Amino acid sequence: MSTTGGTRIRELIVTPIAFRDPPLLNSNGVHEPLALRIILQLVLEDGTVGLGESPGGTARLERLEAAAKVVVGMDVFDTTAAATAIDAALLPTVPSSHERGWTTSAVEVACLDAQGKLLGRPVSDLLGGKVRDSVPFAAYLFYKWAEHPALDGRAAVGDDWGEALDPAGIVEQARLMQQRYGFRSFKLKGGVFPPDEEIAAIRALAEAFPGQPLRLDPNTAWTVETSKYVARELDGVLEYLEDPTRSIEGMAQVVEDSPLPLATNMCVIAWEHLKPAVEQNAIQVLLTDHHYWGGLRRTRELAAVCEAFGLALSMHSNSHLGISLAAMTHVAAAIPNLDHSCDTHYPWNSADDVIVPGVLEFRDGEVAVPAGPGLGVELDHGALDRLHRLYVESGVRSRDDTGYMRRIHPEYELRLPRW
Ligand code: GKR
Ligand code: MG
Repeated sequence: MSTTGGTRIRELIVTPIAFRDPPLLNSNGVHEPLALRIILQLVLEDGTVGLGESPGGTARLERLEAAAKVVVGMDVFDTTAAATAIDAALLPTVPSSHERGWTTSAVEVACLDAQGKLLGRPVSDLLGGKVRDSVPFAAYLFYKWAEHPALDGRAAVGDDWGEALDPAGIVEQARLMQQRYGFRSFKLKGGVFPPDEEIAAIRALAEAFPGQPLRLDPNTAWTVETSKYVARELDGVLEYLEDPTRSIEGMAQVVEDSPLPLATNMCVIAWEHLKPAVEQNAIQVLLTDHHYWGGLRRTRELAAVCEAFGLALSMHSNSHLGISLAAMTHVAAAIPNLDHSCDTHYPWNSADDVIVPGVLEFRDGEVAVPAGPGLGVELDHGALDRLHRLYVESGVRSRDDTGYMRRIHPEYELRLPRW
């Protein structure tokens, strides 16, 4: 292990990247051909490098660049001090604690990766040790088009998943997910078609995969009344219903009449939301996400809070690559009360990963906890350079599912709730 001097942070390199994403539909529109992430390389004085991955976009990039200035010279083991200093630097311009959380979290993961490399121990050991050797993930099913349509002189871009716009298409996509990755539970991203069509898709999945857990997430596309209706219709079919309607108050109203547990990654997204959510009995399942709850250690703490209040735990995902998947796997492995398989977008994006292949593989729907030091994954510098060039040349600087949908269907209107 290095001397104390060697554990100081010399530099934090933040690199924005763009990578391919299929035309996945949701309640806000459709995924654009390119998704954005930011890769962190935290370089210590002894040359050790810790990796991190954050959602992309100009605002998040600027905040990480500000954080990079703050952490230089700090000890990599002082993650609480680093988070406090970054939070204080952002506070004057970023009032939302949730938004500041995206920045502190990404830096904490890079610190833990570096710590693990210094100690020669996997990150799961730094979180108290793994309680499982592999982590179960759910197949994340989306309604989708067969291809990104031709636009702005660009040819149409297809993929090897095909179209899924009805129950049969969703069942076929689920079969492909199971064949390719072995998933044994399924989540359907809803809020795209009228509720009865999405209920029919869930029933078709239940028939095709008897006994395998199912969940549905319309990202607040429904009113309280519609949410109650869907919950009644899918009683006994879903393990939980995720974010059917907006706000803690709205979810609490649905709970009063819902035979199904309600889950969220939308109305409880910061520490100050937990108290009202518990007081109002708004949710039964929390989808945690280390990318904004403050990092891996805070996620472990969040799990303890959920245990105290009888909330079940699942895990949220956005479009992401392998550094995030490794971090999700380590923390999920270290949480005893992980009650449901974790979400992941990885199958949709893994072809453009920035890590050297071979460590993160789905077997029977599970990812084995990487055994190497730190996160256990290695950066592919060639891939990072290529995806950074794609970012620079593409000009894409933020996610805009609604704007992209409108360019293809100008009559599209964003309405939440829609039904
Ligand atoms: O990728 O379209 C998507 C999802 O809707 C994502 O944006 C959500 O953050 O997956 C997420 C969710 O569970 O709500
Ligand atoms: Mg969700």
